[in-house]
Amino acid sequence: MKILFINPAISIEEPDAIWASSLKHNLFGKMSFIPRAAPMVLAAVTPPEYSFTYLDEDIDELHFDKVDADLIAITMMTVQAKRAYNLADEFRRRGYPVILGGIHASSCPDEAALHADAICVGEGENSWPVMLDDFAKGRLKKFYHAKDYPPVTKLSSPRVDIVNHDSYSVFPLQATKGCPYHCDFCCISFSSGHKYRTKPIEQVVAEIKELEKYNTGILKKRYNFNDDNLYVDKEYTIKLFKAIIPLNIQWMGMGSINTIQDEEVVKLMAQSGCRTYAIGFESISEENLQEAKKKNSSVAEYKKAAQVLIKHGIIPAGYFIFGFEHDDMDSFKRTIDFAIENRIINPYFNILTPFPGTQLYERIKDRIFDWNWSHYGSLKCVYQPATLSPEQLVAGSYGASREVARLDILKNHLKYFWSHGPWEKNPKLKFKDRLFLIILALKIWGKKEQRKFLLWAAFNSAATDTYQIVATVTFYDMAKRFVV
Ligand code: B12
Ligand code: SF4
Repeated sequence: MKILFINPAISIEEPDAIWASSLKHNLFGKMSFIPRAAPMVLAAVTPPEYSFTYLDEDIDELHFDKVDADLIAITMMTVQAKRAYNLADEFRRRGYPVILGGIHASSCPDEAALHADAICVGEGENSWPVMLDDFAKGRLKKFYHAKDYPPVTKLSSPRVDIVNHDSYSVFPLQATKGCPYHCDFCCISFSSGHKYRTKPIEQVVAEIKELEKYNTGILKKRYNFNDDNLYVDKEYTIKLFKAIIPLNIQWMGMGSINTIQDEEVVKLMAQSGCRTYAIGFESISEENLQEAKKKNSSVAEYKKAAQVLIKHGIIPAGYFIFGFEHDDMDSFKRTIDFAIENRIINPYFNILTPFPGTQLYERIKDRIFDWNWSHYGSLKCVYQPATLSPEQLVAGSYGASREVARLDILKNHLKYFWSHGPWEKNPKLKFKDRLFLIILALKIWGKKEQRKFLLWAAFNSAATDTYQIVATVTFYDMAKRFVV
């Protein structure tokens, strides 16, 4: 029995969407950011008698006429739903049975059911093997509800061999699932639940060792912890970081500000290879945090959080949301200033989006005017905000994204990191690293500013960390697309 598992491309429905284009092409060619975890996890719990092929539309072209499969499986976030439904409809028209799953299928199962033979609601580790068995026996049901979140021992290690890692910039990892908090815009309640589940640490270490086999390029790839909130159980986190130290990898992760409150943990985090940590700041207004029920955060601690990360050699990144009830025209400028002053080198500015199934959705659903799911990627305004017009919100947010990514500002940040904290003790770029940057600069000859930036870094005697230099210019390149 042959399974074809598809990750639908947003770019097909929304060719101009910023995320879409950045996923399909980055500055240096056709390379997506990170492979999806769901197919790797589900392939791992697929019985060996099934063959499992993965097609990521962000990378590979789908040719319906060449498909050789008995069953089509499609994953979807809300922003991918339109493409997922179009794919599912076309496959069913051609006689293929289709199963849909993922966060959007879990939040809108009845809608998804109009386009598929079966829907997986919730996590798939337990349901997927049952679905396959039912399918093989000709008794596939319409809905499969994950009764519970899989217990710790069932957090399967992904089958990393089903992905062509050369097509992606980072490796995905997941040590924990869930988050105890209840921020009202977050999908956590139905994505992974409020109970914090941790994978055995030896299992995480084994997964990294497996992925390292694919880390063979000139530029060592980094890992991204996909965990919802990496720091909830202090004891576990400390053990995890200690176990990673000998592996000598570099990683990025995200979590709430609690992570930074314990400097001992930040120190270990840095020792274990963390180079960038994204904090879910969300807003620099206390009133907005209260509105969003973001109870584990306080604006008063933000500055210190960024400083502590930098002190230990970790670059602070951050997630921000514009569009809360207390945001006004001044919020953009205040947030830009905050990000620049605190050297948040990669601030991601999202527009508040009421994802179905969230508390936020229930709270403002009568103000939603745009029901096109392709617009639910946090970069469009789909509801009427309280104090701003939708156009002001989008323009303000895009303007902020461009402003924080100005090349003079990014250069300043890098120069600061290169000369402060543990960074100054880091090995400076070697001849081969500098040559690598020069070759990249030549590769993007037509992009003058980006080329100049790479050459500036290549010839800067203080420069360290090739990966960060490349990531920074890629961030700039992406921010240039934020035009209204
Ligand atoms: C890593 C991550 C990213 C990465 C990679 C994207 C990805 N989808 O892997 C990046 C940085 C690229 C990213 C980007 C975005 N992300 Co994101 N991301 C995550 C994060 C933190 C982890 C995803 C993950 O790996 N989960 C682990 C896997 C195993 O879980 P899963 O995909 O849900 O799959 C399980 C089940 O859903 C089910 N399943 C899934 N598919 C299928 C298919 C079948 C057939 C079956 C049977 C079962 C099944 O089984 C799986 C195993 O249990 C989640 C939060 C979360 N908890 O999921 C947010 C999350 C998915 N992202 C979100 C959003 C909004 C975005 C963006 C649209 C916006 C933004 N500005 O961040 C962009 C979109 C760009 C894009 N198309 O990727 C929202 C999605 C909300 C929604 N309703 O759509 C989430 C839920 C965050 C949140 N808390 O609100 N993201
Ligand atoms: S702390 Fe982060 S992961 Fe947890 S509920 Fe809030 S936004 Fe979601």
